Amino acid sequence: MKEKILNILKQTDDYVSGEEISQSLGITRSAVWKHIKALKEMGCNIDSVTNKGYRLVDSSAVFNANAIKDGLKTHCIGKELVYLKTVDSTNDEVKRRAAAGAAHGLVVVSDEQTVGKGRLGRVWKSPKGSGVWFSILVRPDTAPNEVAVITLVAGLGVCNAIRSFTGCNAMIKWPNDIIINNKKVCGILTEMNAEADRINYAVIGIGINVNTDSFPKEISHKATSLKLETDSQIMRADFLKEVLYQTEKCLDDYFLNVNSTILKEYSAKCATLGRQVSFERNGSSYTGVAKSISKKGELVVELPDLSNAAVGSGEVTVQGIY
Ligand code: BT5
Repeated sequence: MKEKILNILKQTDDYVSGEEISQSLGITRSAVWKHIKALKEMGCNIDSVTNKGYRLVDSSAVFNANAIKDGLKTHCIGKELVYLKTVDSTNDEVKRRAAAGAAHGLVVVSDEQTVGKGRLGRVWKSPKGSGVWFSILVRPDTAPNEVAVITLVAGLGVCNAIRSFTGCNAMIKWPNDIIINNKKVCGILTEMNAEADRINYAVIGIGINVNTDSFPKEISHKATSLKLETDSQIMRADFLKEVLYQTEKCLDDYFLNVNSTILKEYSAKCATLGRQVSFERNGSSYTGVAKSISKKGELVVELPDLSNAAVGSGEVTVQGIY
């Protein structure tokens, strides 16, 4: 019901009377009042004026733990959720909490990261108020070499969530950049803590540009946001709920379904496949055509002499994408 009331308020910049809401939803005016009160407690900025009614001031700005948890459909991921206004890096925060014994499924989300990290020591721009920057703690009973696949599977979850929430034709650039119209909207950094043959935990760090209006010059040619692609402001809390739900669905499928076809689904949405790619190995550069994804999550590239090379990590340049 709260969501229905929010939807009514979202449709106008003007005040909507309690009477109007109660009639269109078939509930009493005091029930409307109670739901509005709960929405305000969740952080929604609703202005109430006697004889005028209720007006949503800026719903897209509501982003806090209550708003994210309310209506979250997951059974494990994000059930323990920490929201921070600012943090160095959500991956580092989850690692600190994992070391102190935090459980599988913990999510840490922050409105801003001061030291957001990309792969290989690169920087991930994470300004406040615009993106969804978060990390998931997983403690699967698997070998370290399975982490590569876990991170692909999480990427598929994000891709599916972007598709279902915005209708954009999101695709995956192997291993796990999510792109829209060949520009990067999301990056994923997975880090792990492992023994020789077993993972202690892995941290899946996901950064999605949501309401970003513009990017610094050095990345503006290759970065995009959901707002730039859809021309509309996105409610970050609702969007994150969908991301957590879809990510959990994909991870469950991979871990619990012996006949999982999740890598096939990944391949169907992988923009890298079928394109010419280049990579470096032992100081030499190679160019070939990306053919498939192996069971271990590697990119299988057909070289000009028709031999196959399995690329497990590192950088792959894809023709036509950034
Ligand atoms: C990634 O690295 O794409 C992984 C990004 C992971 C970020 C999340 S946010 C939550 C969690 N906490 C963290 O500290 N990190 C994770 P990589 O493939 O190395 O790409 C990094 C490159 O992307 C940079 O060198 C820039 O060129 C570009 N870049 C930086 N910020 C960007 C942004 N906001 N949007 C698009 N591209 C960006």
